[in-house]
Parts: sequence; structure tokens; C-alpha cells
Amino acid sequence: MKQYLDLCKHILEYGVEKGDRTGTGTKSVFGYQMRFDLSEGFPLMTTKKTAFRLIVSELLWFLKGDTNVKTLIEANNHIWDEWAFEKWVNSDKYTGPDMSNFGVRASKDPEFKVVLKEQMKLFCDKILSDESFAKEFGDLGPVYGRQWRSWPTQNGETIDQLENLIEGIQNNPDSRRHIITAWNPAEVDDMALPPCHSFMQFYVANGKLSCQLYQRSADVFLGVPFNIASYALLVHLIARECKLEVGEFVHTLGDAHIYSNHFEQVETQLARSPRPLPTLLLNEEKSSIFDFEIEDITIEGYDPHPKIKAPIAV
Ligand code: UFP
Repeated sequence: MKQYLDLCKHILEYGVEKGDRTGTGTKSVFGYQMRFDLSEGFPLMTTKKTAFRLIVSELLWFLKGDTNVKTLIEANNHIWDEWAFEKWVNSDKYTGPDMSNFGVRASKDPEFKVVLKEQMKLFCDKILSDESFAKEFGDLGPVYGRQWRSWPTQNGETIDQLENLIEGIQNNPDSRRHIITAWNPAEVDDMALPPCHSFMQFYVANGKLSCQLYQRSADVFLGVPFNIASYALLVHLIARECKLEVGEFVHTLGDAHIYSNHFEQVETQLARSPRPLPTLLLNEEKSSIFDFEIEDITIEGYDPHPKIKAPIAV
């Protein structure tokens, strides 16, 4: 995907060095836009192997309105573990070895990394085996699933933004109000991570469905490849339900950054040539976005360059 490689080059060339919450340090630009024509293939990174199954299970988790990592861990998806783990190790009930600032420490200290891995494993096992522990420490707070499917109103009711969106696209396609927002100022402080992909708008023209996303904060090496594929999949699922073709995914980034411990990995990726994009296959028998399960969504013709490992900043 040339658009993505251009973004990486742009940040390396024009980015400013900027400190950040995690203490890792980044090169960052503010405001950047990429466009993906979804009829040209499914935008899953070809210059490094990207785990499509994780993207599918996470998106279905959002769509079901779920906010507990238990469901993800059951699907062997560990992308949100660190955020729940952080809440656990900072709680009064945690009595294990000191885990303060675990993200940065693990990237610098191999011995600590082993201890962290052990604690993470214990945490995940307990989430799976102990229901009340999972309820208390598996929940990430009112993150995406909650805001998309049951945004709380002042009078104690909830708004299903996804259902409203689909109804709007079907009944009034020309509307300029096809919006879902995950940024709920009243609840941001209770979330394990304030929404990064915060605000989306859909658009229908010439029988095609497009989507633009505003992403306030973008970890370009680890996060963005997932975000692109996840929103591309979302457009496909909504288009299927609304009997539309897929149009474009427009990805607008706020603080677009490359962490300083990802520079080498980005260079490795930049030295590779993009390959043909794969094709998304959706189970023909399913039409409603609410009925899709993991096994209904597959990818064909995916022949990426090998995976590139990198530490995540928490
Ligand atoms: N991040 C992404 N995409 C996501 C997600 C997180 O790039 O979907 F959930 C990254 C962006 C940033 C960090 O590096 O996670 C969040 O930190 P902050 O809240 O300080 O912006």
C-alpha cells in the first residue's frame, strides 16, 4: 500500500521529535490524510504480515457492544490485554512484583520482560477462569463498543449509534449526518484508553458507500495497519447490509507518530515493495452486520512480506 509507505516516509522526513505519555518518544506530524479505493482490493498491509483474524475479532467485539477483554482472550486475541492489565496492576488487589511503567521497562530490560510475560499470562488465565475477576478487571470501561451501541443519555436511556447509522443510510442515503462518534467527553476519563479512532462519517454516492475516519492519535507502525483494515472491513459489512457497493475509505489522522523504538522496523518495511492486495470474502448467507461471526469473514490471495516485530507503547 503505497499510501501507507508515503505516510511513513513523510513522518521520517518532516516529523518533529516529540515526547509522549508513554515516555518512549516519537517523531510526529499533525494532520495527514490517506484515501483507499476499496474496489481496488482489501487494504491489508502487504509489506508486513498483518494478523487479519485479530482485526476481525476486534471489530466484531466492537459491533456487539462488548467492552470486556474476556471475549477477545477467548478468541485468542491479545491486542487489548495491556490496557486491562494496567488497571489490574495499579489496583489495591494486585500483590505481585512491581509492574509500574511496564511498557517502557520491558522494552529496555530483558529480565523484566520475562517477569512481565509471566504476570500477563497469569492475568489472562485468571480472566478466563474467574468470572468475577473478569467482570472487575477485564472490563476496559465505556470504550468503543459501549459508545457505538449504547451511548448513555442524560435521562438514563441509551442510543444505538450503529443501528441508527444503518437505518439512516438505508432510508436517507443522501443525508450528511451519517455519523458515529466514540468520543464521549462525559466518559473519557473512565475508559482504559480514550478512543483513538474517534469519529466516523459515512457517505453514499453512485450506489457506493464511503467512510471517513478521524483518528486523533495514530501509532503508525503498530496501530494504523490495523485501523485501516478494520475500517475497510466495517465499510464492507455496512455496504452488504445496505445493498451498496464499497467506495472509499478516507483516513484522516491527527497526531500521526512513529515511536522511536519502531524506526528500524519502519525502515525495513520501506525497503520492501508492495504486492497485490488480497480480496475480502464474506459469507454469502449473511447479510446483517449483527449476524456475522469470525468464521464468516476471510481473506483470499494474501501474500505478504514476513511479519516485523516491535514493542508496543502502553
Ligand atoms: N493507537 C492507535 N490505534 C488504535 C489504538 C491506539 O494507533 O486503534 F487503540 C495508539 C496511538 C497512540 C496510543 O500511540 O495508541 C494511544 O496513546 P494516547 O492516548 O496517548 O494517544
